[in-house]
Amino acid sequence: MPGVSSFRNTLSRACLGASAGLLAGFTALAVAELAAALVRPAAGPVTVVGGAVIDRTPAPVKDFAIRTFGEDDKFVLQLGILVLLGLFAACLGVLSLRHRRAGAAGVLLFGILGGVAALSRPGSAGVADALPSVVGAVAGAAVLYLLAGRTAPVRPPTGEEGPTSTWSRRGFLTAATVTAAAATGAGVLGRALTARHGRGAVASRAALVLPAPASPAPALPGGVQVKVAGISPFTTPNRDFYRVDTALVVPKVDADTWRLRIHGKGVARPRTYTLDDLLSRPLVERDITLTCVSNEVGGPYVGNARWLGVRLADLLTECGVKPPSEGGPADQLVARSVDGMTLGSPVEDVMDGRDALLAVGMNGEPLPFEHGFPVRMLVPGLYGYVSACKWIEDIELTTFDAYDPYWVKRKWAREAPIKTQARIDTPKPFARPEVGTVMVAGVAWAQYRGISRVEVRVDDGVWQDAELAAQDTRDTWRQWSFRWRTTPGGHTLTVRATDGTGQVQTEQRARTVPDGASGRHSVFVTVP
Ligand SMILES: Nc1nc2c(c(=O)[nH]1)N[C@H]1C(S)=C(S)[C@@H](COP(=O)(O)O)O[C@H]1N2
Ligand SMILES: [Mo]
Repeated sequence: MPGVSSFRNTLSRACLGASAGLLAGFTALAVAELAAALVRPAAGPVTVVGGAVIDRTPAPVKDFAIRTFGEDDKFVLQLGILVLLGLFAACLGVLSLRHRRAGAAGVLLFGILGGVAALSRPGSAGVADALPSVVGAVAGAAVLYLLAGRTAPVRPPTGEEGPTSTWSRRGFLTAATVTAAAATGAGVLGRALTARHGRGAVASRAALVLPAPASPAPALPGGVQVKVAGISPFTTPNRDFYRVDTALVVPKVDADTWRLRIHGKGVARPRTYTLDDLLSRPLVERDITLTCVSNEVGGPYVGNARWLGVRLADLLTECGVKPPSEGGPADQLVARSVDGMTLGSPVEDVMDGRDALLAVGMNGEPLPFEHGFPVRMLVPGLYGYVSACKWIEDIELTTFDAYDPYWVKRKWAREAPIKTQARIDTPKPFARPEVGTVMVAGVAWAQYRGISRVEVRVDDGVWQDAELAAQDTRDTWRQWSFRWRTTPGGHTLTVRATDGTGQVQTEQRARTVPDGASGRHSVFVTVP
């Protein structure tokens, strides 16, 4: 049956081509990884392409990703890129069976795309960032060209018996094995070098001894924590604190070489600070609840920690900055991180007396790398994307008219004070609580305004006062509980908060884009 055997032959050649392509792709990534380790770990091709995708993701899609994959969104993104690259590589491999040059050129094209993605990132270090993708692609293209050569039909010497067309299986396997081994070596070496890269930063964090605060946080009032199983802890441990950022590689900044520059419009005395400069100033310690604008009603992107830092307003005053209300020409403070992220806060808010901080400590330890080591900004009352710059290295005074920071360029609001919200932590949605008395409990927040009242409604009933736990400060969330006498059947529990100014949380539903979700959290449960 010649038909079947020639089909089989075609299939096995296609597999051969696909494996050559995959191997070329693997080589390209491994060599690029090694090159990135030498240049800048964040310049690896998957990282820069992932970053470029994040930069271009429309706000609703970004929120969908956060909603669907949560903090695994970065992992899912990188996995997706790898799978796509693998598919393309396999196709290029098949192509290279007939068109060796075209296959290799295809690999090069991907390298160039990676290079362009690298250059397009905010905070890109220039041509050096494009290098890993391009160097990797050159290696990958060479591998594909050579392997494709080994799959070429071999004609038996004239006059001898034998198949008219075959390929040198052994030649291909040898070349493939050598390539795979070399690429793996390059990849492993790259990883090892990258790990070494962060060693100075890790050592500087380990060596950092946080000074005692000149102004300690007031002792937590007794009774800030409601004793009901299932409610969030009042202070969120660092390991459980939500993380939202665009960094596919967490920046590892060496505290010893870290600098913060303050400059710009109306800065009479621009200055650059070292970490020691900050640590030798009087430090304040404050409890502040941080919230992400991407947090859905009832969502998890909110946490409360005890921060240690210097008051930002003091530094600004030292540099000669005046708030707009005192005639200062700058109304926007743009914070910039080592990875090129920019966040803009109203200068008026930062200098109006609230505890806007440059924080160095979080819950008694130096900031974890994920949360901005060595220094991050925090402004009570403002969503994270307009205030909480991690890995900060630059503060520029400017105006809202003159400059749009990263998220504002992407359809999010220029100014974003935190909206009043209450969340039911327990019972969970679709729980089946016992008949009798059930404790409903959760948290409510309206940073810098405080929470004055929380009410719960069962189905369409009247609003009933929940019991408020003690308030720590108006910059922190406040816990509440409600003793619910159940009746059998399905019930919807809804909660609403009133802030310190007497404003009741709106029932108007709004999406997270452009300035934060609103509406009331409700939970459906069934009492058997
Ligand atoms: N450098 C940098 N800082 C950043 C971000 C970022 O992507 N990069 N994300 C901001 C956002 S959107 C939020 S909500 C907070 C989250 O801080 P956390 O990850 O420590 O909880 O950090 C802010 N600071
Ligand atoms: Mo955020």
